[in-house]
Amino acid sequence: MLIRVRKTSALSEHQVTPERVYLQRRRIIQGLGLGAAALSLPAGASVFGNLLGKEKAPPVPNQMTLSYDRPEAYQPAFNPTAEQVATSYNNFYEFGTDKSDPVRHAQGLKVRPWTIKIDGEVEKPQTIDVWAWMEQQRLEERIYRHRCVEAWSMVIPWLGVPLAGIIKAANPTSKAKYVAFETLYDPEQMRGQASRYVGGGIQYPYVEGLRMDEAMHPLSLMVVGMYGKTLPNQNGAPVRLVVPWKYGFKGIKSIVRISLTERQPPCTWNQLAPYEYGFYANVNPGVDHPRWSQASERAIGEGGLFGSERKPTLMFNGYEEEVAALYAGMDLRKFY
Ligand SMILES: Nc1nc2c(c(=O)[nH]1)N[C@H]1C(S)=C(S)[C@@H](COP(=O)(O)O)O[C@H]1N2
Ligand SMILES: [Mo]
Repeated sequence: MLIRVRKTSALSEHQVTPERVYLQRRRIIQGLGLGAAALSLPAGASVFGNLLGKEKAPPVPNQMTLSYDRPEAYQPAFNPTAEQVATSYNNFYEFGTDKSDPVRHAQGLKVRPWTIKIDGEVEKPQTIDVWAWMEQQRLEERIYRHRCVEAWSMVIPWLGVPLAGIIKAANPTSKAKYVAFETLYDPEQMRGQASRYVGGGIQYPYVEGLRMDEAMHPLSLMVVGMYGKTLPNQNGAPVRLVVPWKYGFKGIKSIVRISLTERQPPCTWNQLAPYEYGFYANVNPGVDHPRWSQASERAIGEGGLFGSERKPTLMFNGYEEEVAALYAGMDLRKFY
């Protein structure tokens, strides 16, 4: 498939997407019966046209500075994406399907107070007061690669703690095989939940899940901040998941519930288009998305602030050494 990459311009996406591809996507969206878009094609993005043009993103509002450790193991040699880029080019369909929608429409989300309910197959169900909990944590800065299934990528300095700690504290029962996550459902605050058109036709609340061993893996992070501060709303405030060896859609934002389950839980994108988005969603340059190649990615913000550079995609997003053993013996074409 032909993918054209633009450095920067005010062209809208349909002007730079080859017509063949554009029409094919429309057919697929119609076939799925969606009001708006499935995760979009990795053609030249239109968002920077918006951000640089008349629809300038509002400044990121007050965020609290956090203190944290910087473990050596998570300070790689490569540089993070510019903060301005990572906080204005987002996927958060609860606020709209355009990359520039979250920064424009998420600022009113009330993130304080915030609780996460932990239930299901646990001996000690709990309700976490997120802001109080955050203060008791020893936060780590982890600079992770971030690879969206749409074939773009960034590098983000997250602040968080291993997910494993939260799970252990609830004492999982022997039946707990999976971990299910849920985003806030509040159509009054989230315009995409109030309108099928704005919200891309996905069924809310957004839900995600991991196998227990994936959730317990030391790389799986409960994130409360980035770039040294609390999370901006558009990036999933006040608390989200980051699983760096998986496609970005596994990194569910603004979490209100974590349930341990015996069966594999439903996941939003997998439910919407199971042939396109699997439960595992491990980054894999050898297994293409049915509509585009996953062999390479556009590194957003490289090659000039609002430019992008194409580079090869790495197996498990560069975390192969750490996580390959989780999938030993599995056919990754079948379990994509
Ligand atoms: N609740 C919710 N979580 C979500 C999404 C979403 O639309 N809703 N989008 C996902 C996708 S596709 C990606 S790539 C990442 C984007 O995270 P970022 O905006 O912080 O880069 O969030 C993920 N988490
Ligand atoms: Mo994504």
